[in-house]
Amino acid sequence: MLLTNANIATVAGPAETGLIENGIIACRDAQILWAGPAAALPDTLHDDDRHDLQGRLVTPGLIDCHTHVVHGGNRAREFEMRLEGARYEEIARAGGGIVSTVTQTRAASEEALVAAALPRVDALIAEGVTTLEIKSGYGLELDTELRMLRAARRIAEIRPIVVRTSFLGAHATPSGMDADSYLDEICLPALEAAHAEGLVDAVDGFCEGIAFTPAQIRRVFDHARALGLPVKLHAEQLSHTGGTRLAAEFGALSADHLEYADDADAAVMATSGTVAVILPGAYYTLHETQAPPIEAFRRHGVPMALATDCNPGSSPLTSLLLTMNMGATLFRMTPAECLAGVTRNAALALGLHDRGTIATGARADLAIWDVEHPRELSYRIGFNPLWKRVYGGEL
Ligand code: DI6
Ligand code: FE
Repeated sequence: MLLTNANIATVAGPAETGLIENGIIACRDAQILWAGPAAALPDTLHDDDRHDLQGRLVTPGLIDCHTHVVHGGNRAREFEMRLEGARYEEIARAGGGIVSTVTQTRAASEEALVAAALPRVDALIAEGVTTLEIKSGYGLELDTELRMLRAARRIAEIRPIVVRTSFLGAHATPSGMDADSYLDEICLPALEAAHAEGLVDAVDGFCEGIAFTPAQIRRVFDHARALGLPVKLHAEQLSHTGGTRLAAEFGALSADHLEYADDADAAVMATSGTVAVILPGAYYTLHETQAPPIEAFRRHGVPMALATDCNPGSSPLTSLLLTMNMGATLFRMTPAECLAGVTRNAALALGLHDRGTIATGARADLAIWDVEHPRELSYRIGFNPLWKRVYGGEL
């Protein structure tokens, strides 16, 4: 298949959007065979089946690299409570927050979890998302953690999307238990069981005053390493606890949130190649005022990704385009950085090297937009200019 008359934002190469005007993309099976200016099309490809894109913009398929889309219930009441002045941490310490979603998730069957997640997944697909990360972490008991991961994998069987799963048993401590016994008796055995069932692509944790200390997360990461699984971490979201340095020490794929990270954190992330996953939806929802150190990430050359963090508590957000707009407006990321954040760098945050750019050999996952320039993808608020998606080479 040849996609002709396209403006291509390859997001590959030195220029951040790698724009090619009047370009052609050749796909065969599920792979990109060739992409470049129309005048340079190799002779061997001239006869392929042509689709004229009439000057539309083509980007890599979008990647949402941090979500909790599988969960039971909602927390609209906590949204109201925060508007009345309650703080996220107070609500969590009073037994609301993550633990209240745990109650609702435990009560849901696998089918119910899938059914509840699908409208959120469909909203992401409608904006050109082709790869989606989904975390567990609202079970905090063996059965429900496994059920969440099975529900996540099931979504990839009934929708045209690649799902990558992260085990987030170390998300919160269930009520009536202390954190260390929870880790030893429930979380780590659940990780082993989930891994034995082939349900885990990466291991995540929440390193925070209301969650787990760096010493506790270290035990989870040691376990992940023994199983040969890569790690990532919710770090420095509400306070500075040293999670980022720990993540870098373990060569984590990503450290996520990072509002309270500092210049030294950015420096160690640069040496470990850890991606900074920026989550403006949580910053916005929690009325946070401390912005992540974008300028330090830029200066140290830390790749930045952007994700929805779609979850019922701190980020009930199902739009990656709005996330890009927030990255630009709230954090002064450039529109080019925002696009790289939902494509190339989001792929890196998942340890995926076969997607996120338009290049020979990459997966043929593309988003085709009714816009003239990639900056328009960050510019509008609440408008979806997606024309069509190409998933695994299928238009
Ligand atoms: N940080 C977050 O933003 C989500 N998890 C986490 O560790 C929020 C989880 C929730 O409030 O339900
Ligand atoms: Fe999260």
